[in-house]
Amino acid sequence: EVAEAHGNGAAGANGEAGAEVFNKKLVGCEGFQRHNPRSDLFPMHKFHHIEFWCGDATNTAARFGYGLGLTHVAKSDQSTGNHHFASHVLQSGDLVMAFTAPYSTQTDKSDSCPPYEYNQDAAYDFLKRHGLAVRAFGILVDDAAEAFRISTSRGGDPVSPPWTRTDATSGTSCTCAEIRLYGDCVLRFVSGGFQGPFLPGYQPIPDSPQVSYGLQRLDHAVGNVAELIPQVEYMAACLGWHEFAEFTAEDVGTVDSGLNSMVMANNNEMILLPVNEPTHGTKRKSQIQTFLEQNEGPGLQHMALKTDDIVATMRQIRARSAYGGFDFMPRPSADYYRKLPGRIGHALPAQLLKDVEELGLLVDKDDQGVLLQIFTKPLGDRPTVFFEIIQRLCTLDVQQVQAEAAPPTAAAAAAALEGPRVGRAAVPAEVGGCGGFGKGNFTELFKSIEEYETDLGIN
Ligand code: TYF
Ligand code: FE
Repeated sequence: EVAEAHGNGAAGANGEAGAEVFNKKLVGCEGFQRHNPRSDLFPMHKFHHIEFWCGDATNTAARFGYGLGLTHVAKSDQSTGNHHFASHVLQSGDLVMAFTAPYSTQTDKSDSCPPYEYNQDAAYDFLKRHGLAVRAFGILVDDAAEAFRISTSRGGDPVSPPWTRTDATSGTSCTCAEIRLYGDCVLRFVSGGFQGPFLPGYQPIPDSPQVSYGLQRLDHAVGNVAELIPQVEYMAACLGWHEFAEFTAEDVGTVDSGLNSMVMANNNEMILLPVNEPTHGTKRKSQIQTFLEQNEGPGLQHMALKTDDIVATMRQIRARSAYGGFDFMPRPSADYYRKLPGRIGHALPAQLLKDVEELGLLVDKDDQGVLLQIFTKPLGDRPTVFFEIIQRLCTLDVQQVQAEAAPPTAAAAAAALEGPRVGRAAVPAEVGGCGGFGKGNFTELFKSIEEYETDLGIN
């Protein structure tokens, strides 16, 4: 019994797991000691999908698929008997994104069963408040019903109780359940051995052209909230997650863009959910405060999409920027690239350094590896949600890290064996978050965000 194994803390309070592992004071990145207490309250494996709620799923999915190089793998809409919403699912590697939009409030829905619990009023309220925004993170768990029972008994806010749906063709099924994550964004637990694309109730797209620009999976997904500590305490209490890294306004360098940030992680550190809060009292409004205003409340700020070859991936994405794809924040100064070899030492080969400058990438490193990153402009009309494209070059002795982390499953170990690495000898597995989150680039990045917000007249 999981609850007993972790002490019988009252719902929402600091159960023993949370209290032991969780340091509720920000100390900044220099003072922070990394430690993995493996305190998850139930098994959680990896990101399963993200779902955007939007006004028109057909057009939004088409634009994201073209811009990022994703294959259209599944749909649920009127053509498949769903009169509640239109939903399209895109995929590249393990990266899965769903786009869902409500149909007319007037149509007859009496004979139509949506693939999962769906409230049309909630969808219209969501759109009115947030515009294009992320509704759900799906994470893969062993048992979504148990995950829901345990997390809600520890203070998780229930949104949708478990529902199981079986696919008529394959006979396989899937269970989902949801708790609130932050704002109107939910954490969706997904379990079961469903064999088809996405979730039961969705149909595959026959003859869909296979597209990929090399994106592999979601690396981290960042939320913006008004107050950091209650949010991370919530995640520690109802999920058992631990703190993986943190940054304070001082680490960020430019006090104008004030923010504090904590990165929360599950046991295997493959699910990384940083959380930001604004700081106040600076000359300029925090970019996180700007988000909270433009998004009308807390929500998902950015998703980092991981590739194993950022040069190839970025050439493809940039080639489509002017044709309806995604655009990027202004590139760093020439001075940034002059200082780069000094900052990162001999970590990168000369050709990669040239490509990095050509594509306007940012580079940072920590004791475990090198991070290559670049940020898109906001994805939709509002200056709210955006993407980060990243590659992590892990250099650490992976055996040592794995000895401390949960023993990998055979499938995870096999999957980790593949995948090229640039600039270093191949390493046998992946270390979650190696190379960090780009602390060394905060000054450069936040300057460009500040300029962008000034140009929009919103800050
Ligand atoms: O995930 C991160 O922490 C980095 C840095 O508004 C970052 O990508 C933090 C805040 C922000 C943009 C990027
Ligand atoms: Fe990030």
